[in-house]
Amino acid sequence: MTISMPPQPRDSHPRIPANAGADAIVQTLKDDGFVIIEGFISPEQAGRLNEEVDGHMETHPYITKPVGKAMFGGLNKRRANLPEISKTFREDILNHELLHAIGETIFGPVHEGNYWIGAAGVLDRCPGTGQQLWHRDGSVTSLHPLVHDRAPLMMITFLVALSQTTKENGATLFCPGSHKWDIAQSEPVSEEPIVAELRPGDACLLSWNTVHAGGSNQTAHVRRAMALSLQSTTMTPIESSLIIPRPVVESMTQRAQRLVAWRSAKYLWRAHYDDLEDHLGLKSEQPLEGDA
Ligand SMILES: O=C(O)CCC(=O)C(=O)O
Ligand SMILES: [Fe+2]
Repeated sequence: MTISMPPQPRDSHPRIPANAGADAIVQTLKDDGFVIIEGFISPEQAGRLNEEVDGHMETHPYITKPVGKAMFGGLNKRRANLPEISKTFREDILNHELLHAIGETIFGPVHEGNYWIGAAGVLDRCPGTGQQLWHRDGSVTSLHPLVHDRAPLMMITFLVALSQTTKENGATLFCPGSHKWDIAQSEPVSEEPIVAELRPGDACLLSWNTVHAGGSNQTAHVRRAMALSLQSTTMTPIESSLIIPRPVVESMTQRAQRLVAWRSAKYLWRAHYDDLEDHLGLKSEQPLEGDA
């Protein structure tokens, strides 16, 4: 997939440049339920991610199970477990300073900085797909409805544009302020949803409580995004990273290994009262055969 640099997208939601820093970004997230971060990754990084996943997406099947088709809106491809297939994801995204600064700001005070990835995938909303069902990402865990209005933020999602994203090609729709709604209200009622139009590399960051949905794609082109959730290590990851081959894990930094749960979290995910990485004798930053 090639990226052309298009004109500035148009919506009314405040956008924050990535260099505004984690505090300003997290404050807007907490106030509004979501925030658009301009230039979260560079167009060059978005281009590399695309190149690394293009072949996988070409052969990847559409979602065909009825429940998935109903949930996602029909013509969708979703390739999960990105650390397995993308060097740029393992090296750039998992070591992204702003991502970690946001993680520390949100999870640091409550969970002593113990956070890891919930899921990391590429989502192709293909031509003709309908709108996704309105949902909150927290609903993947049965804990969420019990604690949504009392617990600290336990999960956040970055939706990173890997293609130019417009209302017409399926930009995500957000209900502003819905992170403070009653849990029973899970669809927009009075206020118009906000359409998050993005340039490649821009991201939407949302709370596990925010009601949103991928839009319908009425164009002839695929709308591609990377969805990456970060969550407290007190919650089980959605995707298991045990499937990543050990040499690939050992090529990663320690910080990246922690995000894919190949290292212990404080008091959790240990082996014989030992840190998992010590028990395994896990190495880090080793050269990976076949890597340039
Ligand atoms: O594709 C999108 O725009 C949103 C995807 C999403 O919200 C999800 O899969 O949870
Ligand atoms: Fe979602």
